[in-house]
Amino acid sequence: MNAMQDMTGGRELVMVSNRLPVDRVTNDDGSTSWRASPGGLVTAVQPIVEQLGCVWVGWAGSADEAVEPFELGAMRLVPIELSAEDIALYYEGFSNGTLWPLYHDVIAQPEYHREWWDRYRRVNQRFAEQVAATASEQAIVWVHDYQLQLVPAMLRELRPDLTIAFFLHIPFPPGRLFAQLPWRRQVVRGLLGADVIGFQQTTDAVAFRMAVERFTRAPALGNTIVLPASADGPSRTVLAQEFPISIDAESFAEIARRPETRERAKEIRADLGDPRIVMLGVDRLDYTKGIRHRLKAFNELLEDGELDPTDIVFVQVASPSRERVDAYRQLRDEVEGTVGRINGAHGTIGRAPLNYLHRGFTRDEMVALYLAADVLLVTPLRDGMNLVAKEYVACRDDERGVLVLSEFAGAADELRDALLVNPHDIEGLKAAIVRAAHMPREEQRRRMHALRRAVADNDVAHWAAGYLGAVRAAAESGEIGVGG
Ligand code: ADQ
Repeated sequence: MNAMQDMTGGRELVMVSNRLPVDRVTNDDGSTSWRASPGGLVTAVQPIVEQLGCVWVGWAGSADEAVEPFELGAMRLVPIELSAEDIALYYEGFSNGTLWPLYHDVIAQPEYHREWWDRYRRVNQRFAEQVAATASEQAIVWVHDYQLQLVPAMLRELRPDLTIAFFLHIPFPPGRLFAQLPWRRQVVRGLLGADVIGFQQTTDAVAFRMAVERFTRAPALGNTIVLPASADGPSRTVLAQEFPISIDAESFAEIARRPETRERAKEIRADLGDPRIVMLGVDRLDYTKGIRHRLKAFNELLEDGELDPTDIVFVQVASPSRERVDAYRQLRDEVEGTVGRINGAHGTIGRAPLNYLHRGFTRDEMVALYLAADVLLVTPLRDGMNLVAKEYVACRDDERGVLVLSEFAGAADELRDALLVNPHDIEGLKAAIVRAAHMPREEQRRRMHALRRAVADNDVAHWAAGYLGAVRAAAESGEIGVGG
């Protein structure tokens, strides 16, 4: 048994997430196949899955299509069929129109609709039933994220033999915001079906434990919630704790060291006109990521003459996201309008200060972009963690480059040596950008050195060992309970 297998004690691992971690691609000969899809969740758990192997239950990505289970690498994928109406009500509605804005500090107004909730409940039940039918005896089931918060309790009812883990990739909201949710008790009870609930930050875990005390009256002793015996079963405990997620730092560093990646980074800079400073932003096109604030700051700096459009280029990569949800369509229109205005006002023939790319890139190309960038701007208004910040740091073994990081990203807890900013404070953001653009080499080196140590000390293996270690302990304490 290798170290990773040891983490599950040889039990089968079943991952559950809204989307399967794969996209369908059409090959040159017209046939279709599957490949791993980009995104925060996949980036983080891929190395674990590759080593452990797993069953993965989730939606395959197109409406009203039944896809048979299939194998890909070390994974057996079990698709769940969702109808167009399920997607509109459960996914675009309750998940992304209610929970996403509520859990991100109500940056956008959450909408509360009973038919969205009703469908959320029903789709969660279908996920639970599929997992119950798929998981082997005593398996460890790891449920991911806000779309599936009711699955743990539903699954426990169907399969009490399983060990159930839940991980929330986004923030858990503070008390007064969570209290807005008309179904707050049901959500808390749904999550408490798990044995271990993982959060990104201490503040998330604390907010959750307070919600439990308020809405269920179950007391918390440190990180552990004690559920009293009830008609549903005997007394048991739930661990609700922070496990800050990370990346496979070495795999990014390895790509960054390749001569062809370094060559590609040079080529990118040359294609941008070899400016003195290349700034980079990489985000899903989401209103939580603070792209509008960032563009506003950049524009004002050009207007004030504090940045010179002939010696700086800002590359903004914005991955397409949730394009059928109104707030996202509106955001895209606004961002693209602003990009046009900035380039119209400050560009010259053959030279635009803003390079906007609305599409996905391969991992190799992302690493080349990180190497090409003197400054990375990560300025979300709220973010569970933000892996882009960690990826940039992992790639910079030359100890150059400056990370400007929002204090509202979970990553700010660990990456204290970044230039930390409050993205709502446009003057403060502008000052940090100017400081980053002029930071002396020695200060860059000192900061990047400390940042790299922080990422290396808590890479994805460390995260997985902590989280799965807690899950394994829960599984074993359950066995003792059953046996004794
Ligand atoms: P996301 O909101 O998706 O994740 P993030 O953590 O930054 O945000 O992860 C994005 C991932 O997608 C990164 O690995 C990045 O390299 C990749 N990516 C982004 N744009 C890309 C593009 N155009 N082409 C290719 N790859 C691209 C959610 C939460 C975060 C949390 C993660 C993991 O919102 O707060 O950090 O889950 O828990």
